[in-house]
Amino acid sequence: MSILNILQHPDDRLHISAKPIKELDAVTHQLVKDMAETMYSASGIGLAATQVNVPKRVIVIDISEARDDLLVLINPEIQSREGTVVFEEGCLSVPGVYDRVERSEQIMVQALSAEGDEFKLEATGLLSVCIQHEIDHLDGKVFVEYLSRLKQDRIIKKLKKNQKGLDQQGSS
Ligand code: GNR
Ligand code: NI
Repeated sequence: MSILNILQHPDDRLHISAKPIKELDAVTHQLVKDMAETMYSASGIGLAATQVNVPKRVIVIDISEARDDLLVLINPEIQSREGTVVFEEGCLSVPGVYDRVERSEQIMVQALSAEGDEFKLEATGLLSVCIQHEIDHLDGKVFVEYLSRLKQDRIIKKLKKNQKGLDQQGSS
């Protein structure tokens, strides 16, 4: 098992459209394990493979309080949507930034499990928001792209400043 490096916005690799998994082999199983470990270690409720620089359609999610209810979605497809909801979102690739994003309130998702079994899931609330946020990552989209250009510019400035501070710390 290993904890993977999470790409930070802005990074061109966060805008790559991820490819479907064709065969659930040992490499994919290891990826799922490493992504879960990375998500838990970063205290996130979800992680898309895109964020760890693997452009494949793999997502891990755990919205449970106890952090013991892992959901794996491979090649997820949203089949239907209903309603809208506004949620305050954050992202492990955009640390320290939280803002409101409008999403579908309820979704029907089809995906493969880690074992390769096809399943359908009706999601509402935080789970629905999280699945949409993660599928956006697979499509090369980061949540801040829903915000105004002004906000996006401020966020990039702030993240670059934080990154500079970290680089200096590391080299001293
Ligand atoms: O940890 C996360 N929290 C979160 C909160 C509200 C909406 C979406 C999320 S996902 C995020 C982890 C992450 O960046 N996944 O891509
Ligand atoms: Ni994210």
